[in-house]
Amino acid sequence: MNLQAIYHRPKSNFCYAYDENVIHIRLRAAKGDIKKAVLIYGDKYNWEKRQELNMKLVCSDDLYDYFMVEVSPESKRLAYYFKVEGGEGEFYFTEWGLIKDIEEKEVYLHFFQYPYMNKEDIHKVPEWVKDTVFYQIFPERFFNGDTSNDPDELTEWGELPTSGSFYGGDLRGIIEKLDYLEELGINGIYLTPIFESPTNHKYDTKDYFKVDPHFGDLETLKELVSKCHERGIKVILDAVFNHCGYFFEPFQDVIKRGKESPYYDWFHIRKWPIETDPPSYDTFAFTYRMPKLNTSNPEVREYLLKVARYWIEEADIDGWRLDVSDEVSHDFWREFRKVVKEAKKDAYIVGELWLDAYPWLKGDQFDAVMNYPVMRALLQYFAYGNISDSQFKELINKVRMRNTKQVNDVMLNLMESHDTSRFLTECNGDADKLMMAVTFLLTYEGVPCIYYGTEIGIEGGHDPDCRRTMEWNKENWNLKLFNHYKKLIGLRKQNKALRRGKFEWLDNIEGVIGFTREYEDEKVFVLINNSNFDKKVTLEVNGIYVDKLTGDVFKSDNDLCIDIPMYSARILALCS
Ligand code: ARE
Ligand code: CA
Repeated sequence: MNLQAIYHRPKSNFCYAYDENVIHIRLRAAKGDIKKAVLIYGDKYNWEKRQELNMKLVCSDDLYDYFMVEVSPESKRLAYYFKVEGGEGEFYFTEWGLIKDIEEKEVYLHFFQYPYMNKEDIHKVPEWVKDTVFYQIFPERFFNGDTSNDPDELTEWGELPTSGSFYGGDLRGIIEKLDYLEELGINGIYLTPIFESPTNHKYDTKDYFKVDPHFGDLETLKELVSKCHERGIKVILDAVFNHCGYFFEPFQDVIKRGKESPYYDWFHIRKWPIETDPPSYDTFAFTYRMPKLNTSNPEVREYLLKVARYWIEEADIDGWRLDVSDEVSHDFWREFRKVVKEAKKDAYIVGELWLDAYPWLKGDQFDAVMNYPVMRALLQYFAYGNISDSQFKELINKVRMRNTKQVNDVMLNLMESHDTSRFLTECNGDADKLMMAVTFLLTYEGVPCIYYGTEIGIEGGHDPDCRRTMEWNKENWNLKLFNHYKKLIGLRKQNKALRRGKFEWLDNIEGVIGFTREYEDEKVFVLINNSNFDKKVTLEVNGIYVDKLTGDVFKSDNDLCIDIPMYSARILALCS
């Protein structure tokens, strides 16, 4: 047995309260090493009544197996350790390591513990998010609904963007295209920044309390949000709190008055007088246009928290996406969470964070993050085809096991964004591959986020090319792709299992990836063939199944043999 690989830690992603009654316990071991894992658990004040539960091997990544079990301790207290069985027999795995025998009188030294399930420490995520399909819009490029607010020099809609192009897209444009979004079926919108700023992307804020005049004003935003709400669409905005823009008034004041400015401590100035080339102050990356805000300063915190509250109270937005969230202090985000949830109990807080984000996802900061690690796996498997089926599953499993289930339930899953090249371009324009990837995205656990225009076949390389204008001429759409998106979004809406169901890989099939989503008595099988060979798989199920994508019907007494043509997928559900 590989004893060194066995790992567990209470009050982490390996042992957490899922809700007020249930604790999830995970145990990690070297892949293929442990035959059996048992949880021995009870109340430390009543250990005589301890119980045993077999743990289930739920998934594996490249190196490890993960076992899991759920418990509902009546006293809300939990003391526990594990019994593991492998090549060399049986061991107990306790807080003090692996031991052969535990003496009864010493047992108190050995427990792992979840001492008490205090309500306020349990990470609660907004329920509505689980039923949402998000659509990410870069407002400058979606639709120009009001030419009276256009910037002076416009590039023609449809021409390729440079980093400085303006096209005139605005909030009125989004309002006018709500019918389109409703037809597509999405029910959440994530807007990249909309507050006043000189650039097209608006990540360099000039005034956090003002909608950019090229996009509209407070009234336009209110109208957009209320019209979205009428249609059951939620709206989240981008909070750029790591840094402001060069033209942010407090920063301008510091430039003018130097140390005399009351705002001099709002930033991280390294040297006086202020220089911009190179900047003598901390910035986002190394751009002088984005001075980093000093969130250790109580005035700055108060200011930013006011911004966070203002747009919820004033415009009724449903949550915030947090720009460069990894470079802002945890301490700030803890306070931010309190303020935001106080303003709106079920607001969604989603960090922009490309790494293993667990330190931000323990329940006291974000609800989820943009799932860039999943994007990476999707690219490798579906777009480049440079990893095998099992490597893909291992990658996905690795990412899932980093976080608690409630976080995975509301993780913002994406295939691309305004910061990456477009998925279709990474597929060299092969829409078949994109269709397979989006089939995964829309049937996988977590919340799908579609980047505007991908549904009709827009391409584009890295920033700024990934921010091309939306195509509104239907003749230029890839209709097959659009219909596929519509269908998948519709299926997700109709099937609770696809939104909230337990996710489990189908491990004994080959050549395609397959998994099930199960919720109460609803179970859906998803099979995806991302290759240019036709495949056949056999599922051990009984009954009559319908493929929700094609309408094909399959009957089985025992083994269900299904053909899956190249670059196609099947989403099977039992006929009722
Ligand atoms: C501009 C030009 C670009 C040029 C760049 C160079 O447009 O063509 O390459 O300058 O400095 C915003 C604008 C960008 C703009 C940028 C700077 O949208 O167009 O670029 O400001 O003015 C890291 C951060 C992550 C960040 C990405 C971009 O961790 O937070 O880099 N993303 C957010 C937004 C951006 C935004 C900003 C931050 C700044 O989503 O749109 O840019 O407000 C790895 C790392 C990540 C890294 C990622 C991408 O995986 O782990 O940390 O993200 O690569 O580089
Ligand atoms: Ca306009």
